[in-house]
Amino acid sequence: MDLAQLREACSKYTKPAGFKPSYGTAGFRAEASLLHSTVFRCGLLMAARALKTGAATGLVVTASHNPVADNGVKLVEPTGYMLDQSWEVWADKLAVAEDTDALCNVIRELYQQEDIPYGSGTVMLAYDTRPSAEELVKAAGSGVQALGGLPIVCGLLTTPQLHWMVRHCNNSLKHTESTYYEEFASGFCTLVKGCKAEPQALTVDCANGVGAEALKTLSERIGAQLSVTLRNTGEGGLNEACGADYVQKERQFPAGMDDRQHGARCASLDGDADRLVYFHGMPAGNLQLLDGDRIAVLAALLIRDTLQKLPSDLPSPSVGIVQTAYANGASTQYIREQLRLETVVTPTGVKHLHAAAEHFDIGIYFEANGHGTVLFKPELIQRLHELGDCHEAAKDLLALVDMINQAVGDALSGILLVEAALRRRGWGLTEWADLYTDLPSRQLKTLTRDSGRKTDFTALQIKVKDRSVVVTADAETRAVTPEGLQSRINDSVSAVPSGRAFVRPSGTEDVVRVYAEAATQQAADDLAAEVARHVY
Ligand code: NG1
Ligand code: ZN
Repeated sequence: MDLAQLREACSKYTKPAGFKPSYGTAGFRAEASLLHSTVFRCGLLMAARALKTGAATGLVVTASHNPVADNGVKLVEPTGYMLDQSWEVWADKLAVAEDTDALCNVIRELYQQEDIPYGSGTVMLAYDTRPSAEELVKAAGSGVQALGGLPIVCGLLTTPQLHWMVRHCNNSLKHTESTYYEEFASGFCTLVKGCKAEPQALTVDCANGVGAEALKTLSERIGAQLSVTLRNTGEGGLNEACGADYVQKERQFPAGMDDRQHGARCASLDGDADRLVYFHGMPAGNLQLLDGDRIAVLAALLIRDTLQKLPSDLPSPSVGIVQTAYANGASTQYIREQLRLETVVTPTGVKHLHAAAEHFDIGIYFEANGHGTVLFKPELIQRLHELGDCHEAAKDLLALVDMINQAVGDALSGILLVEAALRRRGWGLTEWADLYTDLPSRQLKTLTRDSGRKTDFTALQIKVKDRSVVVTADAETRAVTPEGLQSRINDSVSAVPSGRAFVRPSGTEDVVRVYAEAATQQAADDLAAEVARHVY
């Protein structure tokens, strides 16, 4: 490490006074103009991580579903997974270092404690469509170079594409954007080959984000087997009244989508295309949401159908589904009682779900918001390869491995997974939705004490002063502090038939989130509002 070069580079990216970024659920996020020093320092971090692991790491400049004025970073391990949790503490320490001296001290401490070898670490960089991307990618690259590393700018990509590329690169596989589309397309075509059902028209809300171009390219590769029409491809504001987060949380049709006639098949991606939800219009213009819980169930059905066709003398692989407390109670009940599969509940954030899913031969994990994937253990993949080409079922499972991003949740994989599963069963969204009935639920993040209109949650604006006062346990289902909060929540919940509620501080926004479920929508709305009042 050239100390003089490092000091000079650090001094060009000073941290705004009083700005205290924290790593959060999935990396750093803030108003873009605050982030130059943070992103520079993430460049330093990932160059060091590449040296420590002896492999390429990655960094994506994105703020996912946040407004366009925000930006952020997602950090990628050589495996393609999210940054190892043991290193989040270094991310935080670097990000909050007040000045160049403090920053150089943290780097020295990092090198000593982690025993970082000298050399040049490779960091693959990508960015989404935000106007602040260019400057921030430059900052990230400068951070990598300041530690003598090599930044490779892979360009405008979805977050999962960069994760996939890092993973493939380190496995010495072809890792161009074009190979990504080829593998996904070929996996999908294998799975739908011979299906009697015709491809169904799908309209996709691309959140005016980076997923639009990627999905266009992918669907062109697939050709007639996939019939998609793209909306919100960049003509409107990024994530503005559209995208997976909006549709899932607000239960509203996205801007510019008038596919309200009963049954029209629709889906929404989020701004960096790692989340996916499906929906369709119901009579009376209501929207029915098919969220991450339902994608997990559909994936489990496809996998079960396929496993049943494997030779019976093979040991059957363990299959499990990982959810968070946000999973609708009806989905968990269906998985346990009808599918008879094991479910595991982890704290929010795919890093937690991913780790739990790795314990199964086939681990299906999805957050209710549509972020998730299906992981296949390398040993199982090996066994499937050994079965060779003579078993259709083994071929199908290997096609799934090609088509489902093994690094991280990927909305494009998700679309192919859902479309293949529905076609193989000859189903539409109605049959999928009829598997079980969601318990009515409500999510809140802010509350006005005096709106008087209990269900008008869009107008709610009060934020908590300090979200960190809420500390949770038991996969976020129990509030440990402030004292007395949980017993007040318990009292409220016990008065409501089929009631369930919990609160937790968000890791991506400066709010406390409230979730409630009950037998009726009104009861869920009221319970959420009452629990929110306990918090504020
Ligand atoms: P926070 O803000 O910590 O709730 C949100 C999502 C997470 C995850 C992250 C990262 C909800 C309730 N929370 O986290 O599931 O996707 O963003 O994008 O949807
Ligand atoms: Zn996202």
